[in-house]
Amino acid sequence: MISKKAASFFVLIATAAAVPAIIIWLGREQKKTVPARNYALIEPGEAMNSIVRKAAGVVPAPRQWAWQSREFAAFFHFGVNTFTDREWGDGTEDPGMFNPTDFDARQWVWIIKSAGMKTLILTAKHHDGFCLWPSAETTHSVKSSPWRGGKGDVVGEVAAACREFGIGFGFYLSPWDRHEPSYGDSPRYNEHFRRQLRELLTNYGPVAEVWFDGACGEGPNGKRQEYDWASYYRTIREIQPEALVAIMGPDARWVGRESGTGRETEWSVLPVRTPIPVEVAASTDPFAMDAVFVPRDLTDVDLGSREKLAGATALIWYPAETDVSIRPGWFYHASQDGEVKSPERLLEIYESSIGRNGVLLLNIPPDKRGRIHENDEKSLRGLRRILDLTYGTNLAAAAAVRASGAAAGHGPKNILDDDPDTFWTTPEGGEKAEIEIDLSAPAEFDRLVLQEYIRAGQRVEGFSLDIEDGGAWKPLARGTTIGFKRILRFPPVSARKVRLVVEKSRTNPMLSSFGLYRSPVKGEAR
Ligand code: FUL
Repeated sequence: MISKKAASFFVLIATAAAVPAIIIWLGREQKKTVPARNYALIEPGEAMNSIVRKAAGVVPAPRQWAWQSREFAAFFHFGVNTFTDREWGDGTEDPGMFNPTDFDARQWVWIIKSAGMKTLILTAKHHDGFCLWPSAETTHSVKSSPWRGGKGDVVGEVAAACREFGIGFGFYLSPWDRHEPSYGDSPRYNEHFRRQLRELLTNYGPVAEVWFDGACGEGPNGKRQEYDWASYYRTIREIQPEALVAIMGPDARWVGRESGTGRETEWSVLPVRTPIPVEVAASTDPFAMDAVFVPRDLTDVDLGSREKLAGATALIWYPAETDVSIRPGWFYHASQDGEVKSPERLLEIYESSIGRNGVLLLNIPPDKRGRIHENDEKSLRGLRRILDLTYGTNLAAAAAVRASGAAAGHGPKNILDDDPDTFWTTPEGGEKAEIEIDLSAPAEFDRLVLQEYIRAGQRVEGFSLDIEDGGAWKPLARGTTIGFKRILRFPPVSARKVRLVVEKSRTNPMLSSFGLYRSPVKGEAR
């Protein structure tokens, strides 16, 4: 009946005008201007190698780059379901039951900040229609609850705490509303929904992300709604052009599963197959293509390989966001207090989401007090501790490094500094490259972390890591895509010299970071 979460897909995204060109210096002092756009158009009959080069030149829009760099975000599912002990409310809930006894937004934000998260997304309204802010559009909200005498505003307090602690604030606003009487009466509800969006985008300061769920069921009158997505995007672009529109939106896609793991091969550049209207192709409006958005299933294992690019009409930057809950449910249930994911499990999730070219959106549902439960807090602290112990020291930071080739100004040392704006690259067009790292003394490690300089595009299709053993190179680990960040874990190994081989790249690879790490030995992380 209800599409649980229809992943969304764009016909085309255009933010060209807003993005300055990136000037890249290449060998022999030549200068090349890479078109800094988050999409590229494909000509009918265009040759495959030209399509592949174009794919390598599609880059994130500034808001997409900012979002990707923040890496780790917190999701907060809170509302009437917290008090009814349900996952989906039906819209008939009495607002009087929303009454957290010790609500503390600063506690939420302090805990997620300590865990290393950079953004918070709050369910301002879930499918039951209850609003966590005093919307002028309905009485089905905090203003009809006893909490703070009906004068409370969860969204306001959370947004203020985010500002105080320097955390990006975002909201989830469910288009599916099982309470609102106008739902199903399409033009009327679309107007209602846009007004609610407007309230949230106008009254609470900067918004980092708007999260649209794909669920679309029946409303209280049994009718289904036709969502006017394009008009929702226009509202967001007009009021908060820096906000990232995720999931049923054009800026970031749902990874396709709720296990917390991304794909081994995770491309941020995806093909578009629909014909591109002439006026769309010719438009210079950075958001013109938001108008053409077709929800599509993006759960396939392969979304962006060369085979998938064949036959595309355009290519777009459409990266993955990986959402998962710290507990079995999205909302708080006391019965799940014993099922909070352990720090070790959270580490696996972290490494297979952020470590697979994705952003991790970890749900931490506040309890009936309106606080993060002690068990969840403990797991998050445990995670932070393991992350710090594991990734605190790059064992290769002071290594000597040699490359098979380097473009002027982009030598291999750049992959060992902490500067995300410097990178190593080879002369233009080279599809293979190697880098040799001498740690000066044997060191033990069990993690490899690589980052591409994605501001110039995602390029690497295959790589391997070798270690020197008795004077010969021995294969240790291999991977396909890198993207913003790739983490490989393997059993601890000791070596003095390692070699990274980029076996296949869409054009010359650009790597901004290389790291070798050792996870804490058992017991050390406690
Ligand atoms: C789903 C919703 O139906 C769930 O309740 C939850 O909000 C999840 C993040 O998205 O589609």
